[in-house]
Amino acid sequence: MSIKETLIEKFQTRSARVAILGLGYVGLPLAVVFAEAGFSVTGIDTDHRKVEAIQRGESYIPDVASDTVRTLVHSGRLQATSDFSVLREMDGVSICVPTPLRKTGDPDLSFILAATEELARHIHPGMVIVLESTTYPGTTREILLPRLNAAMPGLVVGENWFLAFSPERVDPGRRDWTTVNTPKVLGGITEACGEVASAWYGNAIQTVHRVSSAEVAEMAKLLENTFRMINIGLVNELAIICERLGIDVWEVIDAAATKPFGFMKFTPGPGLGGHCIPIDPLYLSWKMKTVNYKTRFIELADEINTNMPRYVVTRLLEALNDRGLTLKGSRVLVLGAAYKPDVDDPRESPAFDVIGLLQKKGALVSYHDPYISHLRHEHDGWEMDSVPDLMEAVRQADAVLIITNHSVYDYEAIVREARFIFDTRNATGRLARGNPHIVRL
Ligand code: SAJ
Repeated sequence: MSIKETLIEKFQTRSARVAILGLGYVGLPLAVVFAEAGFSVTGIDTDHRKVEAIQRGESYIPDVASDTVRTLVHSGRLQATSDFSVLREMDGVSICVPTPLRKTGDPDLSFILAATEELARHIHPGMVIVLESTTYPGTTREILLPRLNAAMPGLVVGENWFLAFSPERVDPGRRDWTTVNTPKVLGGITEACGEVASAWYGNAIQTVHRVSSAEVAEMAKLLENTFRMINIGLVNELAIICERLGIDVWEVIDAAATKPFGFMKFTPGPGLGGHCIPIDPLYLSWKMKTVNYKTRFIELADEINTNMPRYVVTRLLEALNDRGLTLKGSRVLVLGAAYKPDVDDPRESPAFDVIGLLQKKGALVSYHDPYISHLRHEHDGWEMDSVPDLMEAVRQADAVLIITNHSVYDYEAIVREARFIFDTRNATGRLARGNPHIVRL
């Protein structure tokens, strides 16, 4: 049998040994899915705390139960290590490392490069490597392929070893669509690469959607998230337009959303947070700059979304002015700091920008978030704790500024106790109608 056939048989009989590089919100759930499918899984991470937690049978990812980790570790199906040399024993390796942006707004591929260098030290014939990290089209072929080729001179990708791209589609906190049941797009550097990687993933994940190349798979993920970013930018601009025209943008969107086809509801807000939507599209616009093409939609949407924190602060300043108050010296309580409701993740949250702008204008700012007890702004260096007594803080504030509409908040009580509310998420909904103490975006 050829190397390809031997490898495919290992995946079909689940006798293959696989490794996951990077045990974060993507890698740990993926490791569990492969282990539960019957593969022997070794998670590799440079963070010893993650490795030790897994070895103790503990999960640090809300989407993965510690019981699940404990059972899999005790059964010997799952183990974790920081020692990359175990890769010499592996048949398949998934790379699930971060792809953030640099301060300059350019892609930061340092994590992918570090993983690739480690892999190059231990790669051997008969291995399949799948990159999952969201990145610009061409990364798998231009960055991973030459480095891994150089580690195995004379061997041929698609014959002696295999390389593919399969974008992660993890939405942290979601229960309905998870790693095992969310369709997985997958494209190989060669036809045979796609075949081998699909044989692996198809024996653990319910649906694998095979595409003809790694580039198609890389671009599909960017389309998914660019679509969201641009549509959020559209409704953010609609909020600005409706305010100028004295029209309730929330009522407009709800009305449009009654259309059962050809429309998808997005809602305006104080800006774009998270580690996917504000970042992934900029990987595409960066790549297109290298071929002298300006991705105008992405850049315009990014401009609108990036300006929303400033727009919100200006609207609050005007609303306080209408009430005979200056923003300077006013006590402003920011409600919600996470980047989206019901998560404990503040990454790229617009709350940081809003708080920074409020402080610059002399407001006396505090915040509350039930999931985030402390905020530290990496760049500006300020930090603060979530207020301990929410309702006391609401009563004390000259303005309550709703930035993240967590479900746990009792909005009726907040509306009852607050002097004034600026609501950027329509969290107050029907409570805001005809209420002079509430202004919505
Ligand atoms: N946002 C709005 N208006 C909207 C939707 C989102 O302002 O109508 C804001 C959110 O408040 C947040 C940011 O955009 O600050 C991103 O929100 P998101 O709902 O897109 O959440 P993410 O960043 O967790 O996106 C993930 C993505 N998953 C992957 O990349 C694998 C995205 O593709 C999913 O579509 C999204 O979850 C989801 O649908 O929940």
